[in-house]
Amino acid sequence: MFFQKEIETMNRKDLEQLQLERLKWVASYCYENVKLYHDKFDRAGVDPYKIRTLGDLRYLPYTTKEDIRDTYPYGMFAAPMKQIVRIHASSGTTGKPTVVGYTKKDLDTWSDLVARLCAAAGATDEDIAQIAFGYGLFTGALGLHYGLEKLGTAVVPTSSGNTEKHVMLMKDFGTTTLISTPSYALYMAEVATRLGYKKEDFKLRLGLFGSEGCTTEMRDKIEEAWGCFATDNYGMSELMGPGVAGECELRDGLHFAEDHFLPEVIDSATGEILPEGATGELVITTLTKEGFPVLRYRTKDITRLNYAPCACGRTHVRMDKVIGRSDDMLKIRGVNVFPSQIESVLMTVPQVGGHYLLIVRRQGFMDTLEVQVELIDSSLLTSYTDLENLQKLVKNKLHTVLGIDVKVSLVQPNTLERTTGKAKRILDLRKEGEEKAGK
Ligand code: DLL
Repeated sequence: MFFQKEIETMNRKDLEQLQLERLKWVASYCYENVKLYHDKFDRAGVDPYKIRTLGDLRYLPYTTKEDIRDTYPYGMFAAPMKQIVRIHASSGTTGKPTVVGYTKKDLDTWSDLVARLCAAAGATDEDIAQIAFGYGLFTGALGLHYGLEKLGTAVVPTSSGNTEKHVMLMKDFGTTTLISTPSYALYMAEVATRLGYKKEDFKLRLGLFGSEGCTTEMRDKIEEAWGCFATDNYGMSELMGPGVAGECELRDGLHFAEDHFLPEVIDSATGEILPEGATGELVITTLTKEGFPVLRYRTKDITRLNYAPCACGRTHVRMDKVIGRSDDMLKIRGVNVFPSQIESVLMTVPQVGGHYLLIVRRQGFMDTLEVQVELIDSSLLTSYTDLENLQKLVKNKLHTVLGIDVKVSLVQPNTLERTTGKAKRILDLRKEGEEKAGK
């Protein structure tokens, strides 16, 4: 289903014309209203008034998370505070959060774009949607909230945490649509089972999952656990929040809202723009944002773009599911490994569950990886031979895909940490090792 059919199916020539007009606007708007951009343009000798083609985007300087941190809290707001009506921030594990602001028009666009992706995934005004993202500075909950309301869906703003209550309300309210991270959706299904519910007790038919990666294998597991159809949507607070891209019902890539965001894919290491279809770091320019516009923002997310129109009729570019973040890529004995590759393998082994932890250590000059994954049934622990065989099987499967040996530890069910938001799947002990080694 379409929310803004005319725009979503616009022919590419018209779309590119629209993008060009908007690119010219946003480049000069940033230059005139944000000191950081003004200085960067001047230093690079770039004149924002001279943009003639979309290809001229390549001359604009990149923006990074550090730029946002350096101008904390409001240094990159382009609209006067009088026009800012909402402030969000990303938590950030280290240091200060990154703070973003929205004008009324930004909020209106935001809810349109979220409504777009929800409709594309199959949500309608007949649905009852339970939002299990945390309400607060995080963009996930309020972003989905207003987008779904715009679509006419009944929103249940449960927020994250208190999983047992979530499950109860889901049953009692006849919730048809769940909004959460994929890992929390899986955890909620476990809690439902523990409380004695069966999936038939629920009316859940659709999951709109996002905010963290989810392989198709993990998606299968969640769909099986809930008996629902699951889709993936992508976004980040620096760009707006959710609403940047989302899957339609065909699930053949995430449709970008290309009338508002201009994507590029670059080589993370060199900063070079990669040709169409190549895998690399996603870089995004916002085309219409007033409160917090960003030019060529380095997302650190690794993906690929596909400009072919989708069979659903949408013409905007599609991005592949995110493989991982460039800063989450592990280098184990010279081989690059993304956690998602490991997830894909683990999820094909029926005896293990959906929760896993990757522990990286340094031994001498080498990095080593231990993959901890939960068994779904503790009775497997009673037979040493069965356990050893399973361990070997997982190890071999991982070796086939990754080309390296990793340590596999099969752990008791329900022992790895659950989170109600983004799962923490990497435990990096390298720093500790270095300290112990006196470095
Ligand atoms: O997670 C915004 C969001 C909320 C998107 C709800 C979708 C649904 P941040 O907290 O700023 O914003 O985190 C952004 O999360 O750079 C990706 O690394 C990751 N991420 C977000 N969506 C996906 C996804 C929100 N569908 C960061 N697949 C991004 C993989 C995702 N990673």
